Amino acid sequence: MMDSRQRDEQETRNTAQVMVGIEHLASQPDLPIDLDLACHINRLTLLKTDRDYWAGDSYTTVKCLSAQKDIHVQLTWPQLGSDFDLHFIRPGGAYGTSPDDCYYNNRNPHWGVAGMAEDNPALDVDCITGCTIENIVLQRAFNGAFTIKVHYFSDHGHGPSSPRVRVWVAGQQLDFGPQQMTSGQVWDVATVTWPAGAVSVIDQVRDPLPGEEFPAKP
Ligand SMILES: [Ca+2]
Repeated sequence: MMDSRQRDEQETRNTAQVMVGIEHLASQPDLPIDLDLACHINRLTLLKTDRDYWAGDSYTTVKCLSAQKDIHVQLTWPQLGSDFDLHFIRPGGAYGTSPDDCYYNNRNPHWGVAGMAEDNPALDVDCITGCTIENIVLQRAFNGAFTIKVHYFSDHGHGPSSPRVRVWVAGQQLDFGPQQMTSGQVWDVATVTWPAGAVSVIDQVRDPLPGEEFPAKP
């Protein structure tokens, strides 16, 4: 039987290697980097070079202990100050309604089996003007087709912007966008059918239909 150290080493060997090259300017004191980390063990190595010469390195290990989620949807957009909203609708459900649609006004509805938390979706945050990323996670999906939409709730005077959607279905990643949208528009992104994990791409931006209006946020 492996002890914890041996298990960590085994998991480290199983981790894929990804190289990220970044030129860090002296005038830019912060160095923001977004990395997709795997579950289990991630070893992050920072290698510093001075033009043609190696100057030093350091590494740290990040453990991800959470179980893989069946469906994870992530919305991002480039323009701080614009308000986009991610919507994730259960099979047979209607956009903008509760409990069918998981969105800012219905962040953790009860879906699936009564009393089970794992089959309820969860939205982490409603970014309005202070951040530009929203995630919805469904740890345990159930049979049917789940629908993904994006709504440009308000540009707050910043004009058009171009969001992206990233979806993980049983750990498999798919990317959508960027899609140019103007304030008020809806992006019908895709549906995910469970348990097959099949993704049906829609990828169409449109104006809202009658009845798809949302009240002002408090
Ligand atoms: Ca939002």
